Amino acid sequence: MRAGRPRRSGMRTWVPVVLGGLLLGACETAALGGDTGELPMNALDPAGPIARLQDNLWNVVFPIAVFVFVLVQGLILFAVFRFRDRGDGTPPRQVAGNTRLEVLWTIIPALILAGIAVPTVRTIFELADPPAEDALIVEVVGKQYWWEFTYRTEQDPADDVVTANELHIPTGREVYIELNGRDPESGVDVIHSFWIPRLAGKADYVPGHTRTMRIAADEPGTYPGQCAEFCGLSHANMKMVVVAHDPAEFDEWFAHQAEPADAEVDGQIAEGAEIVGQQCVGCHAVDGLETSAGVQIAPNLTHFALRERFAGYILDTTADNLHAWITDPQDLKPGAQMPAFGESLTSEQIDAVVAYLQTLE
Ligand code: HEC
Ligand SMILES: [Cu+2]
Repeated sequence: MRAGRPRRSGMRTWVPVVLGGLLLGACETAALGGDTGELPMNALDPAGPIARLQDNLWNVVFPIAVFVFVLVQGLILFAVFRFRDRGDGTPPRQVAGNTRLEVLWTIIPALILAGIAVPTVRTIFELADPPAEDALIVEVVGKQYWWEFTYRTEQDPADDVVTANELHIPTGREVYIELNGRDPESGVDVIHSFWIPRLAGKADYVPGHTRTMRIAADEPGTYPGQCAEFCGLSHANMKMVVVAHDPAEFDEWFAHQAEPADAEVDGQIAEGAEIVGQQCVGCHAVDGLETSAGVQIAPNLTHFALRERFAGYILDTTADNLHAWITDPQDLKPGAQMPAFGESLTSEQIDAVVAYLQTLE
């Protein structure tokens, strides 16, 4: 069938595929980094010492892997073309074993793997180091579908600072993260994976276990992250961000977070506070609100208005979004484990709740 086959059909399939790939690549860049062309979730652009350690290992292993790939694929192509059936009916030369070649292609890969093992094992040990003495210790619980961050303080656990989805850290200091695979309030065990690409590699949650990892950032800035292990319907809506501050600014942020919410409320805001105090504190903690029992089933709302986004860092903290969220959370985030209040509260009551939430600075 060699004769009548149009020669350019191969080109015609490949050109659109390659161009399409390039176009899609560009589109991803734009979606992630806006006009600047930066990739805020680029694991190959480390922004701290832990990520750099891992990147250095990649810089060694990747070129070796590319070399082996090109060599092996090249040899396959060579064999396919060189020894193809030429249509003249002669069988290929029959070969049975070649001790020298077999020894060679056993020893060379073994040496390559042994070579790669040296920096790999060294890096693994460095990553497993105990926390630095001045490390900031944060417990991170992966929930369905949001992140809870608890900053341990030496005193009473009641003084711990608890936030959701936005992890604030000081620059130049190690942050030692305890990934808790069991939600202590609900006892629900679900697998997640904690991943801030520019600050460190992934760490998977293991139900019932506490795993640890370290992250650190050199410069102030925001470093987006994402749950990287399928955990249910809204897995893709389980984002987060690390906000790195200068140490002095971080101390200020921390001191403020440790304070209860401002209690000066009147008018519509007082009405909102009352509704929250009745309807919402069964799941949400709002330190400073009288009826708040400090439960941690749902995100701590004590300083909610200071968070730029909510619901797994997917929605901007605007009045419209909040109104829509309280009316029907599942509509914005499928599978979200918060009940809809669109039927039990009037639109005016929800406005009051939103007005109150926006005072929680
Ligand atoms: C049955 C428990 C429950 C009740 C009651 C509840 N919520 Fe929630 N709420 C949740 C859960 C769970 C989430 C996290 C959902 C997610 O992000 O996937 C949440 C998230 C939120 C968020 C976003 C917080 C953040 O930082 O991401 C706000 C705001 C909120 N709820 C407000 C309210 C208000 C106001 C009420 C009362 C009218 C209320 N909730 C009642 C469970 C509850
Ligand atoms: Cu998850």
